[in-house]
Amino acid sequence: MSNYYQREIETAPRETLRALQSERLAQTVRRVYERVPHYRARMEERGVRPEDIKSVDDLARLPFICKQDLRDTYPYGMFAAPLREVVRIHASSGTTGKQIVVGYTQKDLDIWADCCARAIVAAGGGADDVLHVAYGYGLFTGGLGMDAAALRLGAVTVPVSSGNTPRQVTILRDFGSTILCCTPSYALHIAEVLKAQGCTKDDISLKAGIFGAEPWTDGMRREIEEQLGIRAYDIYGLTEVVGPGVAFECGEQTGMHVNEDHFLVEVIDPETGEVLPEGTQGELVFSCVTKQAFPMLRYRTRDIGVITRAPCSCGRTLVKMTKPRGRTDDMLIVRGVNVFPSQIETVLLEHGYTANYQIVVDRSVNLDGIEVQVEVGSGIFADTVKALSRKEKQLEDALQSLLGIAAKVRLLEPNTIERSVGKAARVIDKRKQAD
Ligand code: DLL
Repeated sequence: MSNYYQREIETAPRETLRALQSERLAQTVRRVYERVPHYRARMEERGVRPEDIKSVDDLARLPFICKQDLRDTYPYGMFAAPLREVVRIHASSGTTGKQIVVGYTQKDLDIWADCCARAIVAAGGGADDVLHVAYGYGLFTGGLGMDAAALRLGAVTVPVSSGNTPRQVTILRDFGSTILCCTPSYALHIAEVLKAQGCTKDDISLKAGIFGAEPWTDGMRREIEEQLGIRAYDIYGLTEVVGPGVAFECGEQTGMHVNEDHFLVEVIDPETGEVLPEGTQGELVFSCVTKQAFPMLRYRTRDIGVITRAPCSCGRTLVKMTKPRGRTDDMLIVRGVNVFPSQIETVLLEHGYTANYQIVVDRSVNLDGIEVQVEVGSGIFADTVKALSRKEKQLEDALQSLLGIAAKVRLLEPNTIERSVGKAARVIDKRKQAD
C-alpha cells in the first residue's frame, strides 16, 4: 500500500530534504536564540552562536534540552511566540513531577494536523472513513491531535474520547466506524468488551487502527489485528515535540517514518550524549524545525529506539524508527540485567498468554524483587493448583532463558488487572511508593 497525503515531501529525494531541514534548522535556532532567554543562556554556555548552525551537520553543536529545562521554565518560559499568537495549550499528565506545558500557534496546529493526516492516509484512511477517536480529549494531545487530522481529510470524526467502554462498543457498531484511534492496550480492552457483549469482529466495520502513546510489541499487534479483524498501525509522538504524528507507520508495518521535514531525529548514547550511527540502539532526540510557539531543539525523549534509512517499499524516503522499546525510566534493572516491560510482553504473548499483565517490583517479593502477574483465560484457571504452578514455572524458565532474569510469575484469574482507558500502567514499583 502506498497512500500518501503529501506525496512530494514524503517521497522527496534525500538531498532535497536535507536542504530544507538545514534551512529550517538555522531559522529555528535564530528564533529561539532571539526569543527564549533560557535557550540563549544554554547556547552561550556552550559557546554556540546562531550563525554557527548552518546545516543539519551542525546539529550536534547545540545543547540538549531535557524535561528539567521545561520544569525550570514552567509554564511559559520556553515559548518562542507571545501568548497573543498562541492559540492552544496542551500539557503532559505530570505524573512524574510538574506538568509540561506546550503551546501552538495556528500554523503549528496546521502542521500538526498535516503530520497526523499523513498517518491516517498511510493506514489507508481518507474522506470515506469514519474515525472513532478514543484517545483522551483535553490537555492530552492524542484526542485533539487525531481529531484535527481527520477533519482535514474530510473523514467523519467521532470524538468519543476515552472511557465508558460499553458505550464505545455501541458507537463502533452503530456508527459504522472504520478506523479506531486509541492506545493499543485500550484497543484490546474494547475487543474484550465487544466479546462480552456477545459480538464478534463481523458485527463491526473497522478496517484499521492507529495506535500509540505507549510501547507495544508486534505480538500485541497480532493479538489486536486478530481480535478486531483489522490492520493495526503504530503512531508515535510526545507532548514536548508536538503530540501524535512525530512518526507513523506505513503499509509495510516495520517501523515508523519520522516526519523529518518538521522533526529531526538523532540517536544518542544516554550515558555520554554521543551521537550514535544509524542502526545503533540509543535514546531518541528530536529537534523541531518548523514550530513557532514551542520549538524544542535536541530534546531528549528518554525513549529507546533505532533509526534506519534503508529504503522502504512504500516509497517514502522519510527515515524510519523502530517501535520504541520503552523509556529509560521504565527500564528495570534486575540483578544488573536491563529489562524493558516490552521484552516481558513478548515472552508472555509468545507463550500464548494475554497482554493483560503487570510487573510488580518490590524488594520483599523475592531476592530479585520482580513479579510478573498475567491473566489467563478462564479455561486455564479451572486447572488444578498443581497444573497452574507448573505453568508458572514454565513461564519463569522462559523469562530466565530469554531475558536472563529470575522473575516470579503469578497467573491471575480473568479481569483481575485493572484496565486502562489510556496508557496502561505496566510497572508497579512499590520501592518508589515506599521511598
Ligand atoms: O502519548 C502523544 C501520543 C498520543 C502519541 C497518541 C501517539 C498517539 P505523551 O503523553 O507526552 O504524548 O507521552 C509521550 O509516550 O515519550 C513514549 O514514551 C510514549 N509513546 C508515544 N507513542 C509511542 C509509541 C503522547 N507508538 C511518550 N510506542 C513517549 C511506544 C510511545 N511509546
